[in-house]
Amino acid sequence: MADTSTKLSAGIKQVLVPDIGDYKDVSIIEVMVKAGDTIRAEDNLVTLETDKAAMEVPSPYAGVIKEMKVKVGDKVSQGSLIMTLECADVSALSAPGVSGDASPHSKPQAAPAAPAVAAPVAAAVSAPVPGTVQAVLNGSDASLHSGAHASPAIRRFARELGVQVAQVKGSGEKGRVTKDDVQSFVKAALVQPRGATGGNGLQVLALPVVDFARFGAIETKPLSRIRKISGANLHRNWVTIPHITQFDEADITEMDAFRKELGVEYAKQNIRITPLAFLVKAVVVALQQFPEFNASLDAGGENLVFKQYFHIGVAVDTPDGLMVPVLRDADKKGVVQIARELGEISARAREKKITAAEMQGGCFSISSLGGIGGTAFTPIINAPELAILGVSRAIIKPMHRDDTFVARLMLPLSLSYDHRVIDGAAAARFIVFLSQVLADTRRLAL
Ligand code: CAO
Repeated sequence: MADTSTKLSAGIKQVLVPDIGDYKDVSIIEVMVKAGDTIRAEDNLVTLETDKAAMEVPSPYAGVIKEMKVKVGDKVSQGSLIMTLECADVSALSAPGVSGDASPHSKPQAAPAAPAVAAPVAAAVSAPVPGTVQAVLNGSDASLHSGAHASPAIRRFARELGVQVAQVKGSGEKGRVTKDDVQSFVKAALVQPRGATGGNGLQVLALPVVDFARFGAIETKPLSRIRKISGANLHRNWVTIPHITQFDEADITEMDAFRKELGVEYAKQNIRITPLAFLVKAVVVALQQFPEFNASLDAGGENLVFKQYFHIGVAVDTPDGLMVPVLRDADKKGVVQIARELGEISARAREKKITAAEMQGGCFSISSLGGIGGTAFTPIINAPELAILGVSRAIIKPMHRDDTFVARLMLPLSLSYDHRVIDGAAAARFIVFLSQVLADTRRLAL
């Protein structure tokens, strides 16, 4: 282990998991920071979750994060490397919890003071919430809870009940969400009229328990955390939102010719211009024309919240499952900048470097399977958004124009929308308008 005092000039230190009692291989359920962040001493870095408690690990010192060494889902124990930190204060260099050598092979030094361990909450969790409540409560995604002011114990309590902390109004100091707040939220959900909670509950047969090994060789693999989270959210959205999918085809012959020209021009800068960049831009124009597609129902389901910003979620297929990072302020960006950002966020999603915050705040999502194939599909709405656009592979088709057949490049579009808010006629108008914008890219400038 290098002597910390000899490394003053470098100033790069390792931050380790502190003493967490007897726990080993504890799951990281939340990562609050990312490389490049400037942090203060005591800022929380990650949340660990054991079978009994959740705990936040604070930074021992201030500085700039050079590299994150952990991600959500990793298992850690005392001494595991969380990050490398460029310390702002040289006095930090000999402090506990910050090791002197950033080499990955160096042995960790003393860990920082133990994190604040939240009281175990398992015992506090009341009886399972009946199925009817689930319809108005949100899923168990840790990322959904990260923006709210609540202690780890309360977040876990909320998660156990299927409550999204961000939706709970906090009555504690500085708006912190308390246990009472979460319980009141659940009680309020229970007394809502059954119709408001998505019906009378789903009465279905239990799935049969099958011993698959009886029929041949098998191998069992655990689902990734991303797949579990996205699966739970997709399930909730599928059963609680009345989906309709409207289809259309956009003539993108001219758009694609322009895209290819741009592609050659920007290849030198390593920017791939795919149809998706134009789609993001065209969707923004359509959202501006049809604001109810850029809205969400509020938590009570009584009001529509119209957003004045245009953040577009883009579904990215990763080896561990689906992620939907959000491209912000797409209305203020041109096609090339959008293409550049799409390349960056999809690469980072596949490298599992997208933070929870980067997946929040979307207004409308696009799910493009155009690079793979297929003619149409029915995408699931990413609640609390009200609609999602599915895009399939464009193909050249004979189209009847001016009494003759001409070869045109046609892009299949599939628009799923929440029928509680959006009427079929509005959806048809939206998709027809979108097709027109894509057919005539000059409209992107309007
Ligand atoms: N028609 C024809 N070709 C298309 C096309 C379309 N609709 N969309 C993309 N292509 C082409 C691209 O131009 C590219 O070709 P070149 O390399 O010659 O330029 C190729 O197909 C591959 O594109 P891509 O998929 O790498 O890039 P993209 O910008 O279209 O998509 C991303 C990026 C991240 C959205 C995509 O890679 C992805 O992950 N898609 C899956 C999303 C998903 O799983 N959705 C299902 C969710 S269920 O609702």
